[in-house]
Amino acid sequence: SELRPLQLLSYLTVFLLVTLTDAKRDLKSACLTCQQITENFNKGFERTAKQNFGGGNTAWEERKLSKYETSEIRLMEIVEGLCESSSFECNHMVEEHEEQLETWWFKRKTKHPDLHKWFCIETIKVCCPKGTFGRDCNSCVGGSERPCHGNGVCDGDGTRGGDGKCSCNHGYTGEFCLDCTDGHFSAARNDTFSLCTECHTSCKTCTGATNQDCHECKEGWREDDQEACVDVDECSGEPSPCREDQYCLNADGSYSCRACDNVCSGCTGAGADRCQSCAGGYHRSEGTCADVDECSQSDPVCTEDNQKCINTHGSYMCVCTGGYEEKDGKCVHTVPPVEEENSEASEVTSDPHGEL
Ligand SMILES: [Ca+2]
Repeated sequence: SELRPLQLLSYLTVFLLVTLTDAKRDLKSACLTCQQITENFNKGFERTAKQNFGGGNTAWEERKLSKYETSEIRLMEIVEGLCESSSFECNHMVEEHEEQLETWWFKRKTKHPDLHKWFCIETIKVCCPKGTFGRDCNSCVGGSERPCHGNGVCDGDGTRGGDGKCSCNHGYTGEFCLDCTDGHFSAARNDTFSLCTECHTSCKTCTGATNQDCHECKEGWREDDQEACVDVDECSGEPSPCREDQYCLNADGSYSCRACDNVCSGCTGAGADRCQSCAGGYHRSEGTCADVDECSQSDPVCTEDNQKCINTHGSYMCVCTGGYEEKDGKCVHTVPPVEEENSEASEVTSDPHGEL
């Protein structure tokens, strides 16, 4: 009960945070919507330009065509194709600003041919010029010319949202995306330009591209006499890093453990011919492990009356011969199937449900 106000406060905080995050995302998506609208406008403009008037070239058609070029009819045809009918945000934006689109079409088009710039950036103010972000279209980190120095993406770039900070591309880090991450080295660098190149696969950190330029070797690699990073052969060590029923396979920078063939008890590689010794039910034969045929051994393994032996891979089975079935470990005469059927049939007819 004392926790109540605190709990309420934390709910409120979460609610506010979610709302703020939503608002920020809305600012970005409003610009994307506007961008889609102007792109579709330009497509619609091209589409309607190709509309032919019967294919003829009479003076009357020429006049009609030039009238159509700047007509309200053509504008309406273009506006109809601006949004998917399912996109609420798009349709809402077009409805809200249809007048501005009309103004541009009739009065501004010649002087301001870039619709995105005029409409989205300058008029309804949901976008910013490239390289700028946020309510006031401030420059992205690293400047609007090459945001993040060309090595990252500026948050909110070109929209009225975001915070202008950089998400650096793979290999780059730091506020300005000029530093190199571990596993990369600086191949070129000044105040405004940086090129980070990947280290050799064996290096954790490095100063150049080969395995001799490593500062520090990656796990699974070690420094050799020439101070180059080379693979550690984990499989050559004793004891083996793998389980007893596995063999070890070395790889560059790592190793793996693979299951032995199931005829083996321990092995040095894949297959029945790489066993250290044979598993139970198998014996060494011509360099591999072969099945033991228990049924043809001199000492019989199936000793009950009316029992026969069936050999299987790695084992054997004792089963009753024809006319006998197993009961409590012995083979007894099978009850004739005819009688069984009769007894079952009489059971069915005596079932009270059968009479319904
Ligand atoms: Ca290795």
